[in-house]
Amino acid sequence: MPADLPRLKPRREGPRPGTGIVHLGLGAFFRAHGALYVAEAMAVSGSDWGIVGVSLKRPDQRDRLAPQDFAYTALELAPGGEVPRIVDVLAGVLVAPEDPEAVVALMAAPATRIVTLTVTEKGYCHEPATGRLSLTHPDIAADLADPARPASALGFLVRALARRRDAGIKPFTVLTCDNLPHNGAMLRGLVLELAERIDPALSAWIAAEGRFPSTMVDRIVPATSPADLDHVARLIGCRDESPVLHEPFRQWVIEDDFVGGDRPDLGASGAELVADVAPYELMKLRCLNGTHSSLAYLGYLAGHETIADTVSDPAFSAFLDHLWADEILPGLTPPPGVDLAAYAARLKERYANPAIRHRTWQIAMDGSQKLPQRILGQLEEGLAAGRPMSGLILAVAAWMTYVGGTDLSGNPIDVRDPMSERLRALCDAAEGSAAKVAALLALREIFPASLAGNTAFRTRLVEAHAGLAGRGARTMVEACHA
Ligand code: CS2
Repeated sequence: MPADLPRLKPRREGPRPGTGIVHLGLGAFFRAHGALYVAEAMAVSGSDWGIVGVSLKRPDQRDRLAPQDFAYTALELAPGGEVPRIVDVLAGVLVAPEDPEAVVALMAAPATRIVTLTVTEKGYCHEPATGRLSLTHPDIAADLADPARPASALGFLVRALARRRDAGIKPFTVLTCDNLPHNGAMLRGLVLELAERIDPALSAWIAAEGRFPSTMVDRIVPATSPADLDHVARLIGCRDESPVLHEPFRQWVIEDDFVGGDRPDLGASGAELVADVAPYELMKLRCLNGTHSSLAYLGYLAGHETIADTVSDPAFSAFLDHLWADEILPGLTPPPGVDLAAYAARLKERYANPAIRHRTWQIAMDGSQKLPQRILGQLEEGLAAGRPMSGLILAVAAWMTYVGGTDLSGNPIDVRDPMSERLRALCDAAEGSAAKVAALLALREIFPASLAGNTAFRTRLVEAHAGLAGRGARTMVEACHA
């Protein structure tokens, strides 16, 4: 691929829109989802909702985007063809550790009316099983030690909100776009908890004036590979060092509760603004993310590289149908007007899209932070309701195998998880399935006592864990719905 192609530049005519949104945790997902909704809303209804992204850890995103004036390509991958689109809604990218004050100042500026977040599950510095702030988290400890130099997303929110209060400016709306249950309410609780420890009066002000709408976000966005960069360059005739690739489908359901009602015209770009997001959130977390994680661990252990590869295997395709029909959908109340069976059928088509190379290894990341809301909650409810739940038990057993760091053929697994060292050490110290399962079930950050103490569940989990080691992932998946 000729490296001498010109660098991508913004395509906009006229001035750049003013900044109305600061986005914390600028990754591929937001650039392929929320940013597009905002760009389209502005195209329809105008107003200044330009976005400045903030990287909370590393400078690489800024370094790739700055030479192209923060424009990037969003490449839609449909089974039958590709559609590239140049997006220029980003006004800049700040790298928080380089200059935390610049981030706080921008968040505190009167023109900033919304702060959106995609910091992933682990970015909330909470205990996944309880949703409470993790006071032992190093970033939270740093925020408490020196609130003027925040480290975590929560620390930045609290600091910037304090500055707005002191300046007599309304708070911004905090709009989380991560896959967590009751994400807005949970984030509000975490922000209030941190603020309370720094300045109780601030916490009271945020509780009274702040708004933290919950959202359900959905679009499958696999990580961009070096080969994708060359492919995009060939398509658009210039060099983009930071394109995003995504499926055609997208959905954004938002609780319509913004400070002063001030928000982009997101309805114009297809977002659903509703009074109660909870049923949408639960449906998506369980039907999509729950099966995604199940397929990721079991598919990986069966030697499948991507989700599309996994569901093209008939054993896994039948397993997936079984998960939805017998274990997941019976426990769900559909959102208004939604047919759950049709929703699952649509999901299956999305998973099967061969143009989306979404690696099982990528989805397997951070399982300690994902399992509770994706799998364990519905597993516990299903068991209590007398459903067999063999598929989700097998998925938990697969996670337990995976975090041991060795696959079923004895090859090492590159486990990415904030708890990876601890998980690995627990598995290494235990001999045999019963001991390994017991050691992992004892982790209260992940497994609630009520589930861990269910002896029938524990026995079946040990059987599934031993079955994976003895018979292999594919055979166990097949046996599950035979
Ligand atoms: C995936 C999600 O990586 C993962 O854990 O399950 O990123 C998933 O692709 C999105 O939530 C889809 O909306």
